[in-house]
Amino acid sequence: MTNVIISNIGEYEGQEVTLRGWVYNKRSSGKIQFILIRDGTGIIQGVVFKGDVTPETFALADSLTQESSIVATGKVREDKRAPGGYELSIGDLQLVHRALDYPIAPKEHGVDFLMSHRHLWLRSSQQHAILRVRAEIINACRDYLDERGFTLIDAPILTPAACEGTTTLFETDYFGDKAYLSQSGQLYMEAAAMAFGRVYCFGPTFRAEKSKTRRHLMEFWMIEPEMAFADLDEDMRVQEEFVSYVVQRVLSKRQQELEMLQRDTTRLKKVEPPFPRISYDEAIAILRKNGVEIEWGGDFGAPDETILAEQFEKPVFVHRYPTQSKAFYMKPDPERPEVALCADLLAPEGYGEIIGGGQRMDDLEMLEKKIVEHNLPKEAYEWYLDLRRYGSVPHAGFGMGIERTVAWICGLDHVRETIPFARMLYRIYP
Ligand code: NSS
Repeated sequence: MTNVIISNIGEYEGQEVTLRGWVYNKRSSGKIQFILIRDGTGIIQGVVFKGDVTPETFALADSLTQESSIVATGKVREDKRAPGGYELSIGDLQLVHRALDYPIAPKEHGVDFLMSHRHLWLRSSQQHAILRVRAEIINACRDYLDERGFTLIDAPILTPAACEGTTTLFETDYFGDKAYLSQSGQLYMEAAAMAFGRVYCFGPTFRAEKSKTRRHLMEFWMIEPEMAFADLDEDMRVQEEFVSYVVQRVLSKRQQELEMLQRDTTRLKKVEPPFPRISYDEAIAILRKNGVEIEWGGDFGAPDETILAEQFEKPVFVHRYPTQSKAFYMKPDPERPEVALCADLLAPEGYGEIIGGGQRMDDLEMLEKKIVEHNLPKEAYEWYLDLRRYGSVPHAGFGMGIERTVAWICGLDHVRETIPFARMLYRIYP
């Protein structure tokens, strides 16, 4: 018998096939058993008629429990009313394993309970849809960059120095020395850009964020392109094309999943270049006009970002933040050194910052001074300084957080469901 998967079942209409999967749900009406079977690629209704099968098979169907694993053989029938458009008329059924008391019954559970059962929660249709969108986003990011001359260069996870400030470092012992889990692959991408021109890395990054928010994880995935001979303008141009490509690709290839998530895609459809650009100063003015009391100099909080993003239909760039509030590697604007040549991209509909990036400091002496000002150990950055000693060029890049992007595109109000196993403040189980 042909083993088939549910997503391809339409090709076997009228034929006898075998499906291997799990019981998603079940109901019966005396002589008929309806078994919803899922196999990871989709869900199909299997129907067992008492008159069509042996008494043993019917008894087995009757006794099946939620999430038991089964092998079902039967004829594929088109049925316009069935979800997916097809049904399986089951003739033979085998039990692989009987699940007992599956804890996630088809009813409402609290988020804490579900997070504690994340290893099982992944089987639900909603989580399935989110993680398929996530996979599509990652593929789209890679395709965009691969097709445009960026070389994938993997950054290390264990690092000797901080990239994004010393307060959120996860420290570990490295044979008697201190090592830190990477906060960002950026510094290594700068080295790679001087070797390859245009590069990117994609991997997990770690930050010991002591605040509990809807947007912060301790372990998150970031895609980080870096470009030699590029300035802030070029950086924003690449970002708006990149983000638009990713959104449009998900809209065209993951329509079913977005429907399952009941995502209203009206706003997503409008995500096309160019994106509006406002300076930090303009952002401050907008916030003040909206009644926010804010001093020039600080970073924006999530509510501020929401107000800013609400002024625009599309994602918006906020560029030229105060140099004092930003990372040591950012290049000050030569025309106005109190602001840096950096930009954050804020997603619409209240999702906030999804990208941080900008032009890097390419001058050796200024960078050395910054490292001292930021109280960073210079020895650990000697290799990074070398990039300014041997053929330094203007260069720029950015980092897009995958989880925040998934939350935005799927329309989720918390990042915890955007990653298979979230690492959050006070949660590292399962
Ligand atoms: O700190 S960032 O703004 N920028 C960097 O790390 C640069 N070194 C990237 C670069 O230029 N190569 O973080 C970038 C993005 C940010 O916009 C978020 O989308 C995401 O990374 N991010 C996070 N996502 C989830 N949880 C946490 N804690 C988090 N921190 C940043």
